[in-house]
Amino acid sequence: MLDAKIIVDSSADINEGKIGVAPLKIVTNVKEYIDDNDLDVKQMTDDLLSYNDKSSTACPSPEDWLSRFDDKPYVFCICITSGLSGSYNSALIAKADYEEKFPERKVLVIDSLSTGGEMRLIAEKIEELIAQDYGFEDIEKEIGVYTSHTALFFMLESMKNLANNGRVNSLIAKAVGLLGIRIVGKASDVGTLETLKKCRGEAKALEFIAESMLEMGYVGGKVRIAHCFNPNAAQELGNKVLAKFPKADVQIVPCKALCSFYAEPGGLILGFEK
Ligand code: X90
Repeated sequence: MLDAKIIVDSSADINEGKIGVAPLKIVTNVKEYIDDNDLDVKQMTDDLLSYNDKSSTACPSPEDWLSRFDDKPYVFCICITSGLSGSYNSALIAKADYEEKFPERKVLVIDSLSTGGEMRLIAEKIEELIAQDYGFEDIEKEIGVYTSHTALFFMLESMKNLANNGRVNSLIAKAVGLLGIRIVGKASDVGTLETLKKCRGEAKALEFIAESMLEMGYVGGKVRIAHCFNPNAAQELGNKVLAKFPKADVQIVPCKALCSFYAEPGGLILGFEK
């Protein structure tokens, strides 16, 4: 079995453990929040609600990636879309350093063109392939194929932080601020936010997501939902999936800090196999 380390950045909503997690940061004029296992995301969210000045985020440094390589001969880094973050670039620098120092070691840096649950699916797939004794190059090939069968949807109540940080067009963001409106969208093919529909109310938004999943070719595969302080909506969506596909593997987790910052309270992000 390949002696390998898998590392994601914290936008994957995975707590650091066997899988390494390179933290992003949320930065205000008064404080810097590091998106690691020790951070109290509820506290950060409350702080931000009562803070009205500029807030931004920062991607992991090359060192944040490198320090998690653990001297392994094979390393897999899974990054939030390069279309919205420098995380992928940092990981590439870490790879270049590591491979220069240890020419016999190999690092694969994957631009997920996505975030959240879709990154988790990629990490799980790599774990599976390693357990099945796949070699490094074959894993790279398999992941290329796998990611053409995964997708990411989101439901947002506010796009304020996305707009303030230049990650979406501010015209789109304005429409969401209206009371009761939820924006449903997906990760586009080039790894940017693509809005699909403005829905009136959460129930309609969840209904639309469930329908859109079927349209995109969901047939009962894995679903990985992350919610920003909205476990009920996550559960309701999970139930809709299970009502159609009782054997589906659906998992729900809370967003870590990076996704909480951008998805904002009420938001959902879900990765699934199609
Ligand atoms: O490098 C950085 O500072 C991080 C910037 C991240 C910006 C976007 C994060 C979005 C997270 C929102 C819904 C999902 C959108 C997925 C589009 C690919 C969550």
